[in-house]
Amino acid sequence: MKLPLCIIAMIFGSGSLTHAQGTFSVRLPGENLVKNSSFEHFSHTPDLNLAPWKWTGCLAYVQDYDRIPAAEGERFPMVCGQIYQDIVTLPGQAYQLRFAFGGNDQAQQNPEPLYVLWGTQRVAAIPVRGVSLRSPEWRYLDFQVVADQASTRVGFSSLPQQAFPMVDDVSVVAIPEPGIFTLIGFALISYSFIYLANHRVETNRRRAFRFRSWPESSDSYGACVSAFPAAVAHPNR
Ligand SMILES: [Ca+2]
Repeated sequence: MKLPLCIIAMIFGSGSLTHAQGTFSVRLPGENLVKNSSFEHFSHTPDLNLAPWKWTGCLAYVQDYDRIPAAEGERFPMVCGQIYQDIVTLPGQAYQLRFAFGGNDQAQQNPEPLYVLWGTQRVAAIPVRGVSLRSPEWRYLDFQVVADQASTRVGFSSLPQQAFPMVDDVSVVAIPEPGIFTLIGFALISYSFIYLANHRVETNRRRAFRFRSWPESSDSYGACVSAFPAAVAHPNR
């Protein structure tokens, strides 16, 4: 079954989610605060370990030998429980939270959406539908969130009833404030447009004035016209 391109994000709570976008987003430039963001690094000490990610309840981990395409790299988890990590944030700073979402393992039950976690809140609940594991139909979703603590928990959950949604390539990047040089540049560009607009109005006004003035200065204009044929008729003068 083909997944809909439009994602419905249900917002829980308030204050931390300021904006949500759908597919085809672009990751902002800047440092990704999420570590092991593509879930490529793992160990089995003592259990499946995707540090600094932590998980509870259930986690299905797809590896390269499973021959299921990942959104990035060769590995990714199915969030049949909860997976999260704590990142260092600046209170009051806005961030772009972005990740690849691949639908739900169609062979599994799907009674829950994929919850997106930011801090203590569920900032979105993304409906999941079954897709073929051979073609997860990856697409990127992003959300604009604001931190209110120096440490923020970012994660995903399908608890309590569980589903098997696929996630990969998670990033949290600070959204830059407009710099002073950007503001100065914008002001200069605005001033230039205003100056050019005024200059064009003044130039048109002067042209209109000169056009109306030709009949009044017909003496000098006529003298120039009458002198030219004389020069042609008598080139040796
Ligand atoms: Ca990956």
